[in-house]
Order: sequence, then structure tokens, then C-alpha cells
Amino acid sequence: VASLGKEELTDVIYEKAVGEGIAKITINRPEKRNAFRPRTIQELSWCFGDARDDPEVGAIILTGAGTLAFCSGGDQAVRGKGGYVGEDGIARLNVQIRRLPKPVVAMVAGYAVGGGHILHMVCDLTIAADNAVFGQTGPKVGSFDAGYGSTHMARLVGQKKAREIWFLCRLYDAHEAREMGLINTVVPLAQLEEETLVWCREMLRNSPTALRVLKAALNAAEDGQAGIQELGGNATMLFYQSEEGNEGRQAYLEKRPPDFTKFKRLP
Ligand code: 2NE
Repeated sequence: VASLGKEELTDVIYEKAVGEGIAKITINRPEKRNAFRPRTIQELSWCFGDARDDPEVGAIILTGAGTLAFCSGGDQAVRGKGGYVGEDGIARLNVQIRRLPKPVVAMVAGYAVGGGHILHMVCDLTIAADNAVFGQTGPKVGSFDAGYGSTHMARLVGQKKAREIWFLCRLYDAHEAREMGLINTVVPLAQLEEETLVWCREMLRNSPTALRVLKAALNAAEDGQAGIQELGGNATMLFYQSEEGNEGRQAYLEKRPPDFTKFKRLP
């Protein structure tokens, strides 16, 4: 992935709105309803990595090309015995979105099914067009996601509904999806991009550190040790920016005992 460059992207379109702080990642396989193959996952990973590392980017939109599908999941034509990318291809991408310390917004028109449905669920927010259709198809095609695709879904919609979605493989329209807490809002298809930008700009007016720590905190309860690690990493990052944190480092470098006496022990 490290060797990939933007000019080499074939399955994904990667754009940044100069001066806006918004990156947009578009899965670009509309003829396959934006199903992902191993290369797509690799390219998505590269784009998310770039957006994470670019200090100008404050929010990321994930979407699919065209109006017929956000993503129809794993490309069944290239599914082998071991999966799409080893056995954990999709899981790594999910984890990457979870760990990305900036809000990721799924902008959904058309089908978000199978692995495509999981992708929107792990995004922080989902803005859907009124033609959006949601659901899992895995058990129909001999697949399932026992990771976030199951456990995070149950957190979003409750245990009974999650079992219904997975066991029956029904599809749900955008209004049903909003009612069950799968998505944030539904807008007419023609307003999808504009509304998504409104939500992004609204977030970008707020403190990036507050959003970063809140994302880690909201993930933490679900993510076990990894979630605590993420939250803990944020605490360390903030502490390193403080006078108290710097006093320890400075004292070490100056080969003197640290003087922490001026720092209050807050209740
Ligand atoms: C998405 C859906 C409902 C769209 O239906 P429709 O009628 O609008 O389009 P159509 O004609 O079915 O699809 C257009 C073309 O895209 C291909 C189709 O085969 C078709 O190709 P041609 O016949 O024109 O050559 N296409 C669509 N989705 C594809 C896919 N996932 N893989 C390969 N080709 C695909 C309808 O297309 C649909 O139900 N698609 C399959 C959805 C699905 O079952 N996805 C996999 C679920 S499993 C998964 O993603 C997964 C997981 O469960 C766990 C971990 C990781 C991944």
C-alpha cells in the first residue's frame, strides 16, 4: 500500500476540496454496483491513510460512483477460498475507519448492501439519499461478518433487529433505516452531496481535538483494549502539549530533577 500513489488509483477517485478541509473518497466501479475487489480495498486504505496524515483534512466523505449504489460489498467474481484480501481484508478497512481520528461520513445513494452496508455502518455518520437501500446479503451468498458488521450493528439497531437484518437478509429503504437508527438523515437524491457538505462544514467549525477524543470515546466501550489504547493515546497526545508534561521531558534533557510542585492536584 505504501508504494501506491494517487496517480495509480483505478478503482477509487480521491479528491480534496482545497481550503475546505474535506476529502472525498469515491469507490469507482459503478458497472459492478461499486463492489470492492482486493485492489479497491488497497486503494481505499491508501486514501484513508493520506486523509489521516494530511493536517489540512478535517472530515472525510466516503461514497460510491453514480446514483445506483454506494457499495454492493465484496466482488463475488474474485472471491476465492481465503476471502477477498487474505481472510481479513474488509476487517482491516473497517478498523482503519474506526481508528481514523477524524469524522468519516458515508454519503449513500442506491444500494449499501453486504460489505458495503458494513462500510457505511463503521463510518461515523451516514447521510442517505431517498433512493438508498440497506441490508446484509451475506448469508444468501455464503458469507458473514462476525466483527463490527454484527456487533456494531447490534449497538446501532438493537439485538433483535440486528438478528432480523442478518438472518433474513431483507432490504430496507432509507426511511426504515433512519427509523431503526442505522443512518442519520434522508434527503432527496439531488440534495445528497450538498447536504453532506453542510454536515461536514458544521463539524469543521468545531474543535478538531474535541471531535477526535469524542470519536475515540464513543468507540472505546465497544473496542475493548484497542479502544482504551486509542483513548489513552489521545490523553498522552494532549498531555505532551501541556507545561506539566514538558517539565518532565525538559528536566530529563537538562539532567536535573523535575519540578512538578507548581502543578495543581485537581480534584
Ligand atoms: C446490489 C444489487 C441489489 C443491485 O441490483 P441491480 O439489479 O441494481 O443490479 P445487478 O444487475 O444485480 O448488478 C449490476 C452488475 O453488477 C454486478 C452484477 O453481477 C451485474 O453484473 P453484470 O450482470 O451486468 O455483468 N454486481 C453487483 N454486485 C456485485 C458483487 N457484490 N459482486 C460482483 N458483481 C456484482 C445486486 O447487484 C446484488 O444483490 N449484488 C450482490 C450483493 C452481494 O451479495 N454482495 C456480497 C455480500 S457478502 C460481502 O460483501 C461481505 C461479507 O458479507 C463479509 C465480509 C466481507 C464482505
